[in-house]
Amino acid sequence: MTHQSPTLSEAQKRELHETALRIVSPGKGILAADESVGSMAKRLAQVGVENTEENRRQYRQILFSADDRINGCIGGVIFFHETLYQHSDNSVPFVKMIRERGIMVGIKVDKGVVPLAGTCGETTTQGQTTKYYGLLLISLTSPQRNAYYKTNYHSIVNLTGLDGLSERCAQYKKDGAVFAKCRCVLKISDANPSQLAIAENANVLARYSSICQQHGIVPIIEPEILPDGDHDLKRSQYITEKVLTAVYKAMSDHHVYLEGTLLKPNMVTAGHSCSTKYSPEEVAMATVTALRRTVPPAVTGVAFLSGGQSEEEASVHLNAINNCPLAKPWILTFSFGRALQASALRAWRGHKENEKAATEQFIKRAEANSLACQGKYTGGDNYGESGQRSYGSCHAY
Ligand code: 5MM
Repeated sequence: MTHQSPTLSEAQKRELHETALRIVSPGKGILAADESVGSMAKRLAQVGVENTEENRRQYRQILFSADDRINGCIGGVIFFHETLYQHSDNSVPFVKMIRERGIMVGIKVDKGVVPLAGTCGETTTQGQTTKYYGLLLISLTSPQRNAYYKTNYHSIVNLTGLDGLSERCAQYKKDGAVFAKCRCVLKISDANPSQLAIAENANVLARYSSICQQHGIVPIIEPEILPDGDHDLKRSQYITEKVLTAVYKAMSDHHVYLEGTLLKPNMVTAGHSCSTKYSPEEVAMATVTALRRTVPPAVTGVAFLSGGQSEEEASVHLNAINNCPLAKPWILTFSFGRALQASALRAWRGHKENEKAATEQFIKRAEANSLACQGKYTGGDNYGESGQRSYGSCHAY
């Protein structure tokens, strides 16, 4: 029998652990700005903005140019491949802008989901483009790349497997990324998730984590259970426990060094169509109970996704989770996309004159969540207003 983490030296382990700790240090969480081109199309369409590479760059610039107030709130930013190589209006690389303020740079390395044959609409996550596609896309001009994405996006992502992830991790590390993210998607229904989907996605996340760590990159493990459905809080908790149990069994099988990882799970909430409403304290108790039963204390931090909750709901739930009266051996923070960006996007609407106001909205949410991850958030005025939610069913592209 081999010993644990045989491919990582003590120095490598230390580096991974320290990076993970810095990302989720007290009061800090993660800005998930890694929406793929397809997801950005949906976000921008909501505010009447065309989904071009330039518009995506301008929008990300609004977030990345926030002033020093975010330095104590944001420990890491997850980039999408395209964004990692973009620059500000003043030609400063986005990566430099983020790193100079002591914020860690991360990269989304998954390439979306594909169907799992023989299941009721379930999916697995694929790893990446081949080297060929990567090189091709880098060599194109922006308009060419836009046109290419438009016509070939689905064939690009339909390459299966994790082949090539190792090479891409090596390149991303050189280009400034110190952590990565891979998202798998599971669904709840009477039949789902199937054993196959649970096992397959757990294995994908573990294999991805192992590859990242070999390149000194901290893997963020995102097994998202979608909130679609009318299931109650108990069923959500039960499924979350089953999924996370499988994930950590796979992590052990793949010799993943847990101290050098972060988990990005869903909070345990009832399905969006569930008729019973639960309090933040009930959500917090279900969430922390599920984590305590499944996530080893060695895991450095848990950074929740917001899953289409309104900005206020996500902050109030995170605050309640941190105040839950159960022992919590991990740092519990945020890795929000929509719940950090929804107001900023609405304020911007693609107009130059709105950029400052949009940045202010982002800072406001970053500060709220910085308090929430310390259990000190006292806001929540719009809690429970479903009109504010950014939920779109089957968020699984
Ligand atoms: C679930 O999505 C992740 C967290 O975002 P929310 O807080 O909005 O739920 C997010 O990081 C997601 O993985 C990225 O936006 C990339 O998603 P796509 O679907 O574009 O790959």
